Amino acid sequence: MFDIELVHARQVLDSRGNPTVEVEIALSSGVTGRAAVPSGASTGENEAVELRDGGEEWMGKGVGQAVANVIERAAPAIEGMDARDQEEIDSTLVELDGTDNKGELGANAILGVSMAVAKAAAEASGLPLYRYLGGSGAKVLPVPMLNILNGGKHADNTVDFQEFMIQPWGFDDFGEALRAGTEIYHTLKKVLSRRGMSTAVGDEGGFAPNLKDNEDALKIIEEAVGKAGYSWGEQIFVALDPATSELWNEAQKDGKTGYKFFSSSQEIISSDDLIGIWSDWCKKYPIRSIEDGLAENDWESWTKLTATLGDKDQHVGDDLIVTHKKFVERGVAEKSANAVLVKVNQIGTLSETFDTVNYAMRNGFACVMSHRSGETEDATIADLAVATNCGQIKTGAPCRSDRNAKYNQLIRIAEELGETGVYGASTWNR
Ligand code: 2PG
Ligand code: MG
Repeated sequence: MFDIELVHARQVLDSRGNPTVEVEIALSSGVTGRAAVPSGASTGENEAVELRDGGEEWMGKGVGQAVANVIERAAPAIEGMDARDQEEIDSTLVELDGTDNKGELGANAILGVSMAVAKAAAEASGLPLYRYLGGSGAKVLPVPMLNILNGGKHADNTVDFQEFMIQPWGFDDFGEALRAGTEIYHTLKKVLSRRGMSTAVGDEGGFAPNLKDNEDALKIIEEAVGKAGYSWGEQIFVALDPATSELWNEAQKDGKTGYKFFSSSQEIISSDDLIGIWSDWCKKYPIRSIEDGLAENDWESWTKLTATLGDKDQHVGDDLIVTHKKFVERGVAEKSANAVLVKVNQIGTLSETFDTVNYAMRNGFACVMSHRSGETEDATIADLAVATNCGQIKTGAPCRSDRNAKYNQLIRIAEELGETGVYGASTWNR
């Protein structure tokens, strides 16, 4: 009944109009599972390899080879296996690939199979995905990080930092928290249009206006929160993802070491200067979380950042940790962060994702389940957030169906859990 009978893949389009891999798996019972793979724009250099065809077609972004690798190589290796043996299937794929970075088959090929296997097995078990993967203890509805103002590589504006997010911590209930976040999003639109600013949106559905400076983003969001009738610093907190590896890379292109404000002043500042900005902003605004506040190779400064700002705030490693357990180990040893952004396609299989999350949580690191800037209607990460009880999810603005697919799936899960569901805010212990 659970035996994998057929593994098929195809190329579909993601939210940016780029090709991505979709995998469909049929079990002997006739039950199927389907999964589509996300894709990043501001990627860490140690991420697993996303195989792209290059050449002229699809602007070089075709995934024909990855699709062929699923059909011609992964399929024969796992057909006949029991879909419930996720670990065994994932390690079969990893061995078949044989590289450290999944560059042979492509992490996009491998992840598509890994997720489709889990979905088929859940379906055949008659269980929702979060319950199948997380067991009877899966019940924490994550606090969302709603990315309502975009900059950096996700938008064509004058804001250097990639994501200004709000986090509705001061609520008891996921639905109320999401309502607050959504009302603030709509209020922000009004605030921006009253100022004559653009309300066009970036890749993750957040607004992307041209602002006076980066700090102005926080002031405008503060105004929107107040106007929407919510309290700043009690109900609503800020989470930032300045994605500073990009600022670092831009400085390197000029032959310099430091962080370049490539969307605005073109100024290059030092790691210490950047730590100074974060510590100043944390005093002035209710910031609870800073992701990639420093670049992926600036490990020494990360230790300084954690020491300067303390453990009360969340310092999230995204490019720094790339969902690899070995980088969490380094982070724990060097106190370089205290949280991990979890992106399934950075590592490439569900089993390795769970290993990273378990190790991080056992060592006092928080975990934030995350989308990529290129997404599809696939909402697997919503289920993963609940399955791992990690307590936080980052999945963009409450706008665009690729983002709302995840919020809507969480609404369904919340309804299903009913009284037994716990809103993640009650799990915050810093
Ligand atoms: C990030 C992500 C998601 P991308 O930096 O955290 O918001 O962006 O997928 O482009 O890496
Ligand atoms: Mg990031």
